Amino acid sequence: MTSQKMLSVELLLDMFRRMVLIRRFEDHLYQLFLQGLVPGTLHQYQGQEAVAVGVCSALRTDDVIFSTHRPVGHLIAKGSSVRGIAAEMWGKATGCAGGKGGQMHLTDVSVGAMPSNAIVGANIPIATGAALGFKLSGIDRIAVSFFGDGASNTGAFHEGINLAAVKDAPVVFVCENNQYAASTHISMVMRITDIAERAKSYGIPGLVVDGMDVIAVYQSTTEAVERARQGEGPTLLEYKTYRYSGHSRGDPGGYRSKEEAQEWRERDAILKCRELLITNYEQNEEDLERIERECQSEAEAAVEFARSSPDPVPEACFEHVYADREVNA
Ligand SMILES: Cc1ncc(C[n+]2csc(CCOP(=O)(O)OP(=O)(O)O)c2C)c(N)n1
Ligand SMILES: [Mg+2]
Repeated sequence: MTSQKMLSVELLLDMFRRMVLIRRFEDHLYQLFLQGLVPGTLHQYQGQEAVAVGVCSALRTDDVIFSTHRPVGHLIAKGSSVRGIAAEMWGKATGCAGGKGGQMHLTDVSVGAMPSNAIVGANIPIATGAALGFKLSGIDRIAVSFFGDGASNTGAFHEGINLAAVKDAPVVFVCENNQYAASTHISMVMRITDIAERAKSYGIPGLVVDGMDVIAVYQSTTEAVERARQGEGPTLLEYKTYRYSGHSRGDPGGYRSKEEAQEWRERDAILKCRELLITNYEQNEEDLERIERECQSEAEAAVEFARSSPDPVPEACFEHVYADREVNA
């Protein structure tokens, strides 16, 4: 998979903007966290932006994604508003899930972001189920499951992918291999280095792709999505990437060397995309700086909106518990 094919400048600029928005929002949250102002917990996505944005750029709005305990990037990439995400993290009525989900359960069905699931690996069979549902109902939509290297060692990974393979379910499995599950390096828990190799045992294609290259991510996902839409079944995509933050709030990440972190930062996807826009797409520095300033303001305004939003009313507890349906008298 290469980045050689030129994308339209509009698409690349859009991907750049969404990656910057994720980074600026996450960085802003971290500053607020250090001041003790963020309620609940925080699992941050800086470093992995190219995966969320490359994958979601290959999807339609009505395709669905199933995210994890690290969902902010996925939701922004799928088109959810930063205001709704921030308000959800602050538990407010204006949150994308009405304040009932919080950071680890971000949900925005209006853009196809189904409930994020903090149980590691659990969304893999759930995405398979959604995809099977689409197939059995003759609905032209696909499902994507995002999960980590750690999740690929759960039983749910095997059950979900095997079933999807056997049923040719229209689902794309996106493994974000950031090398660590909390403080555990992959070399301590698996004998292989490429998780995509496991695709062979399910009889589906598996691909290893540079997760720091948004174009390579977009192109590889586009092919997998095409395959799923044509009824040819699932693909396992492994994106090699790195999280710059600790695993969750309060984790300084002392189990990783400074040199390792520095090497990955030198391959930063946003910087790479920025350079490409200037050298190959005739964009100028000032325009890109303007986008960066706009994203910063959007991130800050979203948090202000969240903090000044009303709490949910107590009666809201009874909403969204059961699906609304016609009841015959
Ligand atoms: C079934 C289960 N086991 C353990 C945990 C605790 N836990 C939360 S995140 C995490 C690490 C997950 O690593 P990975 O799948 O690589 O995702 P990453 O955090 O790197 O994005 C663990 C062990 C959990 N939430 N669910
Ligand atoms: Mg991981």
